Formats: sequence, structure tokens, C-alpha cells
Amino acid sequence: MYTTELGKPDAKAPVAIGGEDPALVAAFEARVAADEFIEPKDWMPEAYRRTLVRQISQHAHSEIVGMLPEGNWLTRAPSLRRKAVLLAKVQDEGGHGLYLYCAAETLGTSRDEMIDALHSGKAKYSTIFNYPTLTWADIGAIGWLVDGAAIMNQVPLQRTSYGPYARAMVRVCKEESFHQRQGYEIMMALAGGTPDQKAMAQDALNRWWWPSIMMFGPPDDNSPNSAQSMRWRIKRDTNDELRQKFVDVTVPQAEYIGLTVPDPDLVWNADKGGYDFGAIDWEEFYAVVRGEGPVAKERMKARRDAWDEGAWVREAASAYEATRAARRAA
Ligand code: FAQ
Repeated sequence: MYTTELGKPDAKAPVAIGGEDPALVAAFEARVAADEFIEPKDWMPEAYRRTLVRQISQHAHSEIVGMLPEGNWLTRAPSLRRKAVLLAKVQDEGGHGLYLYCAAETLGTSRDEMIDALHSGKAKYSTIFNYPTLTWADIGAIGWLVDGAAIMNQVPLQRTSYGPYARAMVRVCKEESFHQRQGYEIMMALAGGTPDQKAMAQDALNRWWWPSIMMFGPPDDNSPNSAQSMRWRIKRDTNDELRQKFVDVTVPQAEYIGLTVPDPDLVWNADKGGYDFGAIDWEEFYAVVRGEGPVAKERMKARRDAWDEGAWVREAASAYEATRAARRAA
């Protein structure tokens, strides 16, 4: 369970830099302001390091937990082609988790510490993965909406100020782009299919729309980390800015395939050049963040079981590496 009182700064939130050599701080801030990448061996404020470990490790956990909703459909994909594509996508998500854990490790935190934090419930992962995948159309909706939202958030992260995180994002974004298209293509096939198939696609959109726009995080006026993260150029856009971009791009995609976004208040606003949309149920968002999502317990159980059942693989890999090292030494 998450005990953080969200919406208010807490002990983990970035703090004003204090007790650090002002010359080092000034040099660091100048480099960030000049859009230079900060690299693992460079000096950095402790609060910057902590913020990055928090965000990158949570991002990694999201990728790994995010394999579960789609993994559940690998045996039920409707054709061999769909199965092969989905398998490749789920494997990509595992890869993203690995690049991200590696990026976080360069900040001096171990993989074991991060995994412990996930399994003990101390670390967060994206709210979106606590919703169930009830039909095949949900797999289309995840690719289209969830990967679509992930791309919107991650393209700017290719220019985040920490070098290893930015570089990891380059490949991740290329792969997410394929994921988004495969999801949209599933939705397009269903929406253009029989009335039952179209209804299935619409139902998936109805259930995934609001959780997808919640993925971008709390509104800017209730986002305790945003101001500092923007100053340090960890985040390049605010939660609300990215959410708006996502809505603006996705609504025409829904219209193009004849589906209806489940928001009666959605209306084009010519003055702002974007859509106005209805009120987000933030109570639901915070409940899911607290670990009360519809399938949160199943997701954590699946992760812990996978870790326990995979112990023999980790032991075998370590034993193999020890043997190779001994052979090399001899
Ligand atoms: N879920 O002050 P802010 C994917 C927490 S990858 C849970 O605004 P921040 C690929 C937040 O951690 C999806 N918790 O925080 C894929 C903070 O609590 P803390 C993941 C959330 O960090 C697709 C508190 O609320 N992407 O989908 C959420 O400045 C398909 C206050 O929030 C990333 O992680 C949430 N949705 O902004 C895989 C991208 N939102 O930590 C498989 C990188 C907020 O202080 C299948 N991360 N919180 O205790 C980010 O860009 C940022 O961390 C945000 C949050 C934007 C997520």
C-alpha cells in the first residue's frame, strides 16, 4: 500500500538544494540551462539524483508490470500473426524495463533495491496497469491509447537532462511507435468488422479512455514534483500539457475509425486550438495510486511469483558466469 499523501510535498519530493557547495551547484545549473547532458560521473545535487532514481525506477517498474495485461492474451490472440506481433511487443516492454533499470543503476542504486521497493509496495508503477484486459479489443486499446500516451510522455524525455535516461528513450520511443500502430491497427480491424466486433472496440475505448488520460499524472496545480523537475529539465512538459496534446492527437484517430470518445463534454476549442474535455475523476486516480486499482493485487502477486519462480534462472546465470570467470582466470 502507498502511504504517501499525494498532492502534498513529502520526504521523497525534491527539496531546495542546501548544504552543497554553491560553486558546484551553480556549475551544475549552468550546464542544465545550456542543455548539456549530465552524465553518471558528473557531480549532481543529491535531490536531482533522488528525483531521477524515483522517476526512472518507477518508469522501469511500469514497463515490467505493463507486460502483464497483454501477456495474459498471448495464448488467446486470434491468429498466428497477431500472436507473433503481440509476443514481440511484450518482449519489447521487458527490454524497456531493462534499459531503464540500467539507467537507474548508473545513479548508484542497485537492481535488487529497486525490485525490493516494487515488491514491498514502496515504489509506484503506472496506474494504467491496474485495469483488467477483458476482451481482445483491450489489446488494441492498450497499444493505441496506452502506448500512444507513453510516446507523448517519452518523446520529450529523449531530451531529458540525464544522459543515460535520454539515450534509453531513443530506442524506447521507436519501439513504442510500432506498438501504437499495432494497437490502432487492431482497433481499425475491429471497428471495420461485424457489429459485434465494432461494439467490442467501442467498449474497450469506453473503459480505457479515462485511465489513459489519467496516466499523465495529477493536474499541474497538484503535481508536487513538476516545478523542480521542469527546472532541472528532467521533465520538458507539464502533465497537463502532455495530456492536452494526447487528447488533440487521439480524438481524430477515434473519429477516423468510427468510434466515439466517451466524453460528452469533449468539444473543439478554436481559440486554444485544442479540445476542451470533461472533468477527470481524480478520486479514482488517487485510489489506484494508493494500490486500490481493480486488479492491483493480481498484478503484484504475478510480479512476486515471477520473481520467486525465476530464482533458479538468476542462480544458474550467476553460477555460469562464475565458472566462465574462473576459466578466464585460469
Ligand atoms: N501512476 O508530482 P507528480 C508505458 C505519482 S510506461 C502512478 O506529477 P512526476 C509503456 C508520482 O509518481 C508508463 N503514480 O510526479 C507501456 C508522484 O508520486 P511520488 C509509465 C503516478 O514524477 C505501454 C505523485 O503521483 N511512464 O506505459 C502517476 O513529476 C504499454 C505526484 O505526481 C513513465 O513512468 C501514474 N500515472 O510526474 C508498457 C514515464 N502519475 O513518486 C506496457 C516517466 C503520477 O512522488 C504496455 N515518468 N504519479 O511518490 C514521468 O514522466 C513522471 O514520473 C510522471 C509523473 C508524469 C508519470
